[in-house]
Amino acid sequence: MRILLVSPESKVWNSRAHIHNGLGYLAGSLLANGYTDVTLHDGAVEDQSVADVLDRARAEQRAYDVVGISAPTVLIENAWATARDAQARGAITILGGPHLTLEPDESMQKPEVDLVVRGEGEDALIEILRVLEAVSSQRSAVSDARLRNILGLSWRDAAGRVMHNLDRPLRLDLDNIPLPAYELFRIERYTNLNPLTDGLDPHARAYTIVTSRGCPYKCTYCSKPITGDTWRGRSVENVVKEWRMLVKDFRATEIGITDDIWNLDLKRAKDLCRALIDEGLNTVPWVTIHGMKVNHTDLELFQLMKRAGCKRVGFGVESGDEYILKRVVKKAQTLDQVRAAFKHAKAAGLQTMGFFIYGMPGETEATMEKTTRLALELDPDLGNFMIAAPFPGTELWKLIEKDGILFSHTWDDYAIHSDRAHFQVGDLTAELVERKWHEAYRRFYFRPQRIARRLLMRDTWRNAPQRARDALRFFRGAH
Ligand code: B12
Ligand code: SF4
Repeated sequence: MRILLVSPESKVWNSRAHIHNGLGYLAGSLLANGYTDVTLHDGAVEDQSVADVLDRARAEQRAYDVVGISAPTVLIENAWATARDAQARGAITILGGPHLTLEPDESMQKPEVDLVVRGEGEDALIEILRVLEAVSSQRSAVSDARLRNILGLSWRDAAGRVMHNLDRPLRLDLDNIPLPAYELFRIERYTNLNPLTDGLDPHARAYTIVTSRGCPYKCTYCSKPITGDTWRGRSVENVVKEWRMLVKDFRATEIGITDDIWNLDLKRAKDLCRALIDEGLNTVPWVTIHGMKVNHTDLELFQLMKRAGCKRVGFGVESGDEYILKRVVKKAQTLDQVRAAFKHAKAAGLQTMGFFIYGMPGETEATMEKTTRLALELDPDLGNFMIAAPFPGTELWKLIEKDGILFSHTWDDYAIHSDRAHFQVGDLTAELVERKWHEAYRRFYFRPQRIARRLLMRDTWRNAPQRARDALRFFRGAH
């Protein structure tokens, strides 16, 4: 059976192209279960369209039987288009990923979508393929009654009725999931993981690693349909085994931790750093991609991270207003904890990055101003300012549905890094949010001392066209 796993082409603004570890995990499970004919196609880095890949394979008598497509909310429209292309070329189409887990029925209403997998997909995909293999006519297999037993699957029965099987429980034994099939990524095509080092190494081999899944916090804007609320950490030994593989076998030049919250268990986080130091795996620089949670840190952690090879840490700061932080974002952290984390990380010699949100319900010009001032006070090496985006299933989404006016009409309008407000609620106007967002970028990045610092960085000159485009983008529409 030939399987093509696809991350659709993205028109969502994103200066970063990182490997898709979810597809890596699916491919790893396929290989471990004897499905050896697997190809990864990441639209972010490929030259050819999926349609061209499928046409060429058919012309060579090596047609793909199954095309699995992954989609967060912002890519779902592209995922449907890909499914149309794939199904028209005879492949069975399976969709999975965050958006499918949130809105499975919407996709099951599309004839081009044969099957939808909700939640973690490693086991479900294997179970589906076993059923497809057992049925002689593959197209009718997508309605085979045996699919009824596959947890987390949405499908159509022989009468064409959409069936949503029971949810699949989260995998608790992460150590037993086969490692991602890293060898299938065209690694030379991905960008650096740390924007501060973009372009410095033209031969960068940047890999990401997931050391835990899930997060027990309930920030109101956060969409975590796949990894869920139950934190599940891999053992330090198991993570180190993968880390060693990335360093020694795959010759990684950079590694990024993409967990929702890798430092929830502070002792485990420190043990992991100690193990990386003891094993001599601290030679390859690493960063935290998703923000760390400030209230699970201390100076010793950052010192150990530094010794373990970490270069940069990111923190979800979100708001400079204590009330918004606690009651609206529900971040479960205080501004003092934010300040302490930045202080300790800097003291340990790490570069820092802060994530800040503008336009949460209940915000005013004054609260957003506090956020900008906090960003200036913390002065991270990178400030990432985002306009609040209400992803389906989040508390923010429910609130906007009830009391707000939503401006986003198609799913690709939901990009966090958009320069447009996605909604209006109460007295907070879109115009004000966009103005404060633009202003935050301007005031943060166009301070004389920061410009001077930037001009001294090699990356600024290597990536001058991209930097100029970004700068223009932030100014566009600025008031
Ligand atoms: C690393 C990361 C990135 C990286 C790389 C993204 C990538 N291609 O993987 C970068 C920085 C590029 C990125 C960008 C964005 N991201 Co992001 N990202 C993550 C992060 C932190 C980790 C992803 C990961 O490795 N997960 C672990 C793997 C194992 O899970 P997975 O990828 O979901 O795959 C599993 C299942 O979904 C399922 N599955 C997935 N695909 C398929 C396909 C088939 C056929 C099947 C059967 C199953 C299946 O099986 C997989 C294995 O269990 C997640 C948070 C998270 N914890 O998931 C956010 C997350 C996915 N990102 C998110 C968002 C919002 C974005 C952006 C839209 C931000 C923006 N610019 O506006 C962009 C979208 C760009 C894009 N092209 O995708 C949201 C998505 C929410 C939603 N409802 O869609 C998340 C969940 C963060 C959050 N909590 O809000 N992101
Ligand atoms: S934003 Fe981070 S801390 Fe908050 S719920 Fe999401 S993953 Fe957890």
